[in-house]
Amino acid sequence: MIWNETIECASREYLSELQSKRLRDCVSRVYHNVPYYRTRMQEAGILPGDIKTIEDIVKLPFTNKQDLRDNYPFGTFAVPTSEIVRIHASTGTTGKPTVVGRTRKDLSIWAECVARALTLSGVTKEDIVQVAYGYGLFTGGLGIHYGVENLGAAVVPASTGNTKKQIQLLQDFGTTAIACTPSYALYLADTIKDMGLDPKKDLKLRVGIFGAEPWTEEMRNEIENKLNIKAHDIYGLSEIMGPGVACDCDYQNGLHVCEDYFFPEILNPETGEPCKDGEVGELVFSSFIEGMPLLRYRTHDLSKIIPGQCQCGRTTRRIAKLMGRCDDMLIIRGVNVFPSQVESVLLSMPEATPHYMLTVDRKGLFDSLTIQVEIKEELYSDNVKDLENFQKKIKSNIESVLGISVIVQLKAPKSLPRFEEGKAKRVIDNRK
Ligand code: DLL
Repeated sequence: MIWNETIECASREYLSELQSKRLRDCVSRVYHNVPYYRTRMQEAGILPGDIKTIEDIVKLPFTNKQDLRDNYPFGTFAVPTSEIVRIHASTGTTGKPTVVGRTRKDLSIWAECVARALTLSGVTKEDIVQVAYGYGLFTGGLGIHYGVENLGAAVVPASTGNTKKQIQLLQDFGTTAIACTPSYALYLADTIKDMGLDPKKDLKLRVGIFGAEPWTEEMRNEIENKLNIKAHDIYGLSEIMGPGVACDCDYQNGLHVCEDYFFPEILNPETGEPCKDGEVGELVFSSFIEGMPLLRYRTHDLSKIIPGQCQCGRTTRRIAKLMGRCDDMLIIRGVNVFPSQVESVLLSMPEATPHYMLTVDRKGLFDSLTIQVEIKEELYSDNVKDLENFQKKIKSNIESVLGISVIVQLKAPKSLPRFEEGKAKRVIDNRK
């Protein structure tokens, strides 16, 4: 099933016509209503009339998180605050939060995009969807919530944490779909097992809608097997809207972007030059919405456009599963390391579990990467020789992928942190 066939199966010409019109409207509105944009466009010597088609978007200056912070809290709103009906904010780790304001129309666009994402995930109005993303300033909970209602499925607004209660709801309500972070899905799966329950027999879950943090294909397999579900990837960021900017379909080969409202570009993060389809770079999004449209917002997320058309019949462009953030990349002794590379290696080994932590230290001029990983309960024994062999094998597999030497420490089952609330934090960089 397709939620909005007119858009999701539109021809390139139709879409690019629509994008051009929405871009023109947006540029004219922000130029006249947002001093920040007017100044930036004047500095770049651009007038709204210079932006005629979607291809002209490259003439516009970029927007960065810092620009939003500099205009904290409401300085980038493009409508009077009386038109704003919802405010969200992302806390970030340092500095002021970034604040976004949505109009009533924006909320209906958002609910449309999330309904599309849920339909992409195979959710229908027959489903009972447990939303275990946080409700509050974070966009995950409320964003998915209204999408589920728009679709006509039943929403269970469970929010985060309280895992035993979540499992009770899964059982008693016969929940068929769950939306949460992939790290929480993993925690949920382990807790279900510890409680002596079998998802196949004791639950009706059949689909998961997971996002808000990076996760690998290997992690997807792990979650699908443990929970006996199909696991879909949903992407978004609060600045652009929240969850529902893109989501993957039945074919799980890239995430379809709601590109009638959210226009993606992939650029070389260093030069800002466009990447060709299929080439990895930084995702830059423009949002054609009302309350706080953004022009060429640098997400710092890494992905690529998947060339060609999807077998599902939708024509909307797909971005590859997110590869992490440019700022998540660790440079260790001059070598670029992505945490996702370590996750892929660990999860492709039968000995290792998806529970791991990376710590980077600096002694003098020498950087070291320590990987702590829990090994499977059934393999964890007092036999030092066995453990030594696992440790050597994991070390050599990781080193051959990363190209640097690493320290591997095997940990007892259930000894590393779990992520019951919020986003997983698996990297500690002591050099900062
Ligand atoms: O995480 C919105 C969201 C909620 C998306 C629920 C999906 C599900 P922020 O808190 O603003 O918004 O964080 C946005 O999270 O720039 C990415 O770095 C990361 N992220 C979000 N979805 C994915 C994903 C929400 N599917 C930031 N894969 C983004 C990888 C993701 N990273």
